[in-house]
Amino acid sequence: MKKLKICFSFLSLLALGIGQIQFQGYYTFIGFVDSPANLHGFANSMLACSLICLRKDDCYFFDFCESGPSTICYFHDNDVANASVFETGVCLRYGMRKSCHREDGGSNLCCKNGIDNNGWTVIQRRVDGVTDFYRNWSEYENGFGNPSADFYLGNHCIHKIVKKGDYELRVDLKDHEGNWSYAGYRNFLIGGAKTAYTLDVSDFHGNAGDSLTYHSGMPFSTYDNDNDNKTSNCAASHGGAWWYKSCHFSNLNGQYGLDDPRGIIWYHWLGYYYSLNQTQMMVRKKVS
Ligand SMILES: [Ca+2]
Repeated sequence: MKKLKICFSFLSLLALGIGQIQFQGYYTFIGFVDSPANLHGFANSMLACSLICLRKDDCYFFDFCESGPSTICYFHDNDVANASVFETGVCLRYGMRKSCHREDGGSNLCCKNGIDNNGWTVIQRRVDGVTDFYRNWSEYENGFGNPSADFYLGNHCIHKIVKKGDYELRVDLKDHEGNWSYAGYRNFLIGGAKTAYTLDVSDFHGNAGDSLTYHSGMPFSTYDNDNDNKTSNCAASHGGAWWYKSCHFSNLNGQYGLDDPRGIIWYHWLGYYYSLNQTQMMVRKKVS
């Protein structure tokens, strides 16, 4: 299977002229793609599946299945609950990281990874402290980091993904002893650039405590763009970037390993003096 995957990636590079391509996990195909090639030259191949998936706005991963002489692609949208056709045991599953908003002329590629976490799209992750999260407005707008480790997807793209208002948020948190907790919000939206990416979040559930609803209604703030309610600059004084109010109950873009309010804080779980070991923020379309 590994051989197939390598072959697939090479063909993809040739066919699509992809500027950047990388792999995460065993079956995952990830690339930044803005010029799908002509489909008709490829039949019954994983590449054909991938090209079709790229062209379908609602395709985020697919199963490539071989059964005797025939091969079939099953396409899936971002909600894994709709992926019921995957059951033959002879399929390889590929997640596509694709440009989803080409109206920006290709300069702003908003990408979803449809294979992680049961249909969730990860928008923020902290795992090892390697990536510096004390960054400016432009970097938080456009995203940074390594999608397979620490990263922030970027406010521009998060807005593009959730702007229709039918998305929910899940925040997973891990302490240094290996314990996990989570906070879910059945409604999650952030406004566009004109609102300074104002947060709209509600309907909490979970076992971590609700440390985010407090921030609902606030615009985003970075050290060079102070939109909080304090006379001081919350982003600068708390070492992060967030929907600060005056100032926070959560600070997931704070300083890794710093056990005070400048750290990676989820107040209602472990307080202001415990910087979390790992965090992950994910969104997905609501399951009706
Ligand atoms: Ca301020």
